[in-house]
Amino acid sequence: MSETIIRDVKARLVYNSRGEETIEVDVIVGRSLGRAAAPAGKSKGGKEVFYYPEGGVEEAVKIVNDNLSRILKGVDASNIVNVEDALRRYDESIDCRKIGGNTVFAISLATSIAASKEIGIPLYKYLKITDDFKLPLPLGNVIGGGKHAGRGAPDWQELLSIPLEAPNIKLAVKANFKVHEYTGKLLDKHLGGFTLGKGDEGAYAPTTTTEKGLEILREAVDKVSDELGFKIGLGVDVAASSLWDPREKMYVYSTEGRKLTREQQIERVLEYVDRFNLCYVEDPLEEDDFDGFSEIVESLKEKAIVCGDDLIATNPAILREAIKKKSITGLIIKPNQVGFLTRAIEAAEISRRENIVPVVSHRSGEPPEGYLTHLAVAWGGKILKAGIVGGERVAKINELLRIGEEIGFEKIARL
Ligand code: 2PG
Ligand code: MG
Repeated sequence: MSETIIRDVKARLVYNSRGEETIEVDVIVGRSLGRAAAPAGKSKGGKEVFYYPEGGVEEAVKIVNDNLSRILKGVDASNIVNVEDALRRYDESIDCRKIGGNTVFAISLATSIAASKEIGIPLYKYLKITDDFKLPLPLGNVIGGGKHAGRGAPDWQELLSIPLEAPNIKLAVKANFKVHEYTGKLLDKHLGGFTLGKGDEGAYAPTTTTEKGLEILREAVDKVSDELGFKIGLGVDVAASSLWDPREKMYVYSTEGRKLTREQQIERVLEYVDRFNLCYVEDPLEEDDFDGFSEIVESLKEKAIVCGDDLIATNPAILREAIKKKSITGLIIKPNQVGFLTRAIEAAEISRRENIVPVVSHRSGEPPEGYLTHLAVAWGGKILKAGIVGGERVAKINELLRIGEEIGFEKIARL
């Protein structure tokens, strides 16, 4: 028997960074323990798989402990495909409705961690699809709004910083922390009385408009850029499905107190890209508007990456459609949107082949560990979207520094 045989699998209920129940799984491979919990989204896309079976986390835990554990014991974990094939045979649905995508994710990740430990290699090597390891550029949420923040915060969900031309990962990481810190000072100066409150991902959640937030972030990014001597970019996640009212067919801006038609929304996005020199725009339109995305890609040309999150939901089949329609130039990869790591890997492979920038991403509700960074390096992610402050975000950022120690701090991805 190979040393990479699964000996035991056990699940339990724990909590994520938002205080929501989530599933955690322990897997023993040979003599090594792998432990992983699943994240959860709040601005969740309609095309994501079911996170849990009917009955929620408790039911998922029961299914693992009563049934899946028995099925998985004895499976060779030297390749994650074996493990996920066994799970697929148990739940043949495409949307993971029987066992839940988060259950699959936690089992697969825990198995990968255990197997990599047992083999004696880092996780990013166990799950690799490339040998040319690069450190992804950290994309960090500085000012938050939308569903991640309270009433009165910016309507767009995330105003982001990305250290585009940092010479090495140490300075890249430092840049985002500095931008975050300086933005806090500017918010205090410009918005008297702001409590420095934070949203779900550790980003400031001020009571102000997207426009004012972008003005402030532009100032912070420019100052830190000058100080550190390299270009830092500004990006946004509009998370436009959260604004979209399908009955009225309007984008509803609650903080601004206005509604935009689809055409006005496109105009607004293009205007802000120019005015604030945005280099990254995620989900500028609601999740079914492939043609609208294509229009934006066509208008922006090389100016900014147009990234699909809810539009694709990490689904390889939808990704192929979007590529055909030229709807995106970047892809958010969130493994728990599809449950299976192998499907996320397929999406990553397609995007690499088709020159779509792979952006490996956290969720707004995260477990406190840093494994996501290994997935990003393993899958050739050019960007790691993992927030800036907050323990569960910093864990991912610190992992960039640790992997940098192994492969070289200057081995940084370029867009
Ligand atoms: C997003 C994410 C993470 P959520 O929209 O990109 O920032 O949010 O996890 O709530 O879907
Ligand atoms: Mg998003």
